[in-house]
Amino acid sequence: MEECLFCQIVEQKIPSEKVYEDEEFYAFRDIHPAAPVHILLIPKKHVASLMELSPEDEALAGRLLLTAQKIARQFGLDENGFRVVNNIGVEGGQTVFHIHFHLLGGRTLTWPPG
Ligand code: DGP
Repeated sequence: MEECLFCQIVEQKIPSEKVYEDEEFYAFRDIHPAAPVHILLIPKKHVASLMELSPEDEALAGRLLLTAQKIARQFGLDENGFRVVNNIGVEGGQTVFHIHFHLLGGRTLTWPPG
């Protein structure tokens, strides 16, 4: 997916502030942080959104959640609580069509979201 922004970040064609990387996943700081800690976690495999995951992605999806947990611990987010957000589609607030989890923490978060 040559034109995908997050694929280009994974390929280091666009700079990012990396906080975690393994064979399957990449995590970096959001360019427009909405909280003191705002990290984006993505699979290196291009999947446009949660709705594009297929049964063959079952294990990947599970490891995505466990990687979110690992990064949350890395940043101490689990001490006071944090939020994992996945926006889906235009009305869901998705602007980059490569599946990503937002990990938000470091302040008291309000509910409901806008
Ligand atoms: P969403 O709206 O859920 O699709 O989130 C996309 C996020 O990606 C948004 O919070 C801003 C962030 N973002 C967009 N372009 C870049 C970029 O070039 N670098 C980084 N680090 N983040 C970006």
